Amino acid sequence: MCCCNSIVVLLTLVLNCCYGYKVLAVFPMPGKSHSILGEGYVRHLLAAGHEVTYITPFPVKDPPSRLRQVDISENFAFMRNILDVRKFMSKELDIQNYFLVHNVMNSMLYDTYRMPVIQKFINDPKEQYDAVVVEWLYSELSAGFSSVFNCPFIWASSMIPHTAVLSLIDGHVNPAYSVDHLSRDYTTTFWDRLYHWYYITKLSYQRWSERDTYNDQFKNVFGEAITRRGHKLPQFDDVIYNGSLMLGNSHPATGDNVALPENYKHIGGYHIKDVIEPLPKDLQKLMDESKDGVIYFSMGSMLKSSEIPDDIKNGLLEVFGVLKQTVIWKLEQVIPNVPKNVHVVTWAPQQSILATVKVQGSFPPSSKTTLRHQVSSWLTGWNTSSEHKEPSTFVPQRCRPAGIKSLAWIYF
Ligand SMILES: *[C@@H]1O[C@H](CO)[C@@H](O)[C@H](O)[C@H]1NC(C)=O
Ligand SMILES: CC(=O)N[C@H]1CO[C@H](CO)[C@@H](O)[C@@H]1O
Repeated sequence: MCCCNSIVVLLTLVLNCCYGYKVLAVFPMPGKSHSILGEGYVRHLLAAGHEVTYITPFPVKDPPSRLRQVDISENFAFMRNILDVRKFMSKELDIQNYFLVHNVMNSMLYDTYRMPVIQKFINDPKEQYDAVVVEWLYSELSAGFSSVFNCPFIWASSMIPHTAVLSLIDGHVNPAYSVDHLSRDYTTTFWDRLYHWYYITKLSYQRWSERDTYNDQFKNVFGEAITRRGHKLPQFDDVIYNGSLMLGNSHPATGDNVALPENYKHIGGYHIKDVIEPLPKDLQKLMDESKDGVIYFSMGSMLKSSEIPDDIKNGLLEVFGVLKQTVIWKLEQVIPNVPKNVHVVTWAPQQSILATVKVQGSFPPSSKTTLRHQVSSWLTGWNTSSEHKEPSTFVPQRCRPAGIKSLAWIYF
């Protein structure tokens, strides 16, 4: 019997060794919401028994034994001063312009991957992986990790399937039947469709005309590591179309019906933890004491609410002040003249708050197109609140730069 038991134990050990893959997860965006998406992958991969190395600017505290992390938080410096609310409001930065976002992201990634910590990592011959998961961030540069480790790669897309990502694994969407994910108006007039067609054509042209630049960047970042490992340096244009699978933070119920290839999978909601952590004591007390319920207001983490001009902040305080509910506002600063029912917190455990019965409404950050179009993309808010069945109001963030001025009551 004893012998039998040992065999079972041994077999289990052997099977465990055989089934676990070594996976590299690359989520380099220095933005908290993206790190929540990255951690979702890490959590599921670890739970499935794999060994994970996680490249992130937000290392997880007390990582479990099968998780190794490469801390790239130095790359915050590359995004500083770019995502400034004031720049959106003054239209100085139009983040609905794909090509502009592409340039910002591509140079952020290029600078990040040239950092000594990444160069040391990819040039270390001891690093070997069976698969890499890379987040698509308006640039394809991250696909280069698959050439270094000579393994298949999986795209992680943070939003609904749209032409820029689908064209990497399949074809472009048909502009006659779809709306661009960055569209301001979300309408399907002839001009909108014509514009979508123009954007798709421009995107294809850009990828083709800039291919030498991208290839040079790829060589500068990954070339040495690839050749050192004895692999032939591929053309970057071949690498970006070589993704094996694309997992999207999307759900068919909240997006458009676009034709999808077999290797695109909707996984919207995967980042929500099965067990929601309890609220910190002070927030719990606040909730318990709010007999009229609680409204949660957050602009997310990419945009700092503290950068919202003072007159608008004061206007918001005035509006919140007349409500009978308690308002929890996630803001990164202490502000004067806060009405009694408003509680400003610098950080909020969003999922725990939304999971609390007292919450009567929430304002997660989102783009205007969100509700009908890219709900599950921006980013953690919507699915969280839909999960917990709160009515939500979305504040335009990624559409009209002046959107913040008009708190749009889109849905209740
Ligand atoms: C494409 O991926 C496969 C592994 O999935 C790999 O063997 C091949 O070298 C890759 N080709 C390019 C051009 O990256
Ligand atoms: C609309 C949407 O994306 N809903 C998803 C939210 O997350 C859960 C998992 O926790 C999914 O099952 C839902 O499909």
